[in-house]
Amino acid sequence: AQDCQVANIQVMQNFDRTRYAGTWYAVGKKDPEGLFLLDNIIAQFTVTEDGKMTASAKGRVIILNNWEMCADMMATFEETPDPAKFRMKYWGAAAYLQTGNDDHWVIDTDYDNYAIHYSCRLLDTDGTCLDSYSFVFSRHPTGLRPEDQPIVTQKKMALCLLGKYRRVTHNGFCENAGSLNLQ
Ligand code: AZE
Repeated sequence: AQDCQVANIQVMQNFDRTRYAGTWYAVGKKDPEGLFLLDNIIAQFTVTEDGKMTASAKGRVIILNNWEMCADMMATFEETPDPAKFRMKYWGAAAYLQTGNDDHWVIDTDYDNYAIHYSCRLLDTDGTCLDSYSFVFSRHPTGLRPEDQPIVTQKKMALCLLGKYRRVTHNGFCENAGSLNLQ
């Protein structure tokens, strides 16, 4: 999809949600417009008994101008004809957190080390994306393995988002048993 048409973006072939399950650390992100997760973003994907994918995620946010907290989010995924493309319905454990319904596309993953996620929130009239967000996930909180970096760079390019990602810091902000979690 070097033409940047959202409809031409290649996603993961034969996506296997069972292999995708478990903990993923966001190590890179491209932000959408508006309020978003800042850092310390950890997602946990689960496949329920009936085969449906669900997830929870935590991440540091700043809301109400200057209130820093750990957002505790939950999500369910609605399937589409493409097994790697989902609609994600999400909400916060606390009512003042964000709720939403976003695309959730798995662009590429080796299941054991890295995954690239993409979501277009707003399609432009020319078929490109006006407002997107994307995560680079790793199974390792320390980051990507050197051998996975060229693959991820290639996928960022295919998403027309090369150079738009920021590194995601992990310093345990959302792991401290809720002591800093002002919910
Ligand atoms: C994702 C992993 C799967 C579960 C969820 C994810 C996204 C969460 C958000 C949360 C935003 C919260 C805000 C709170 C003030 C893709 C990381 C739910 C986008 C802005």
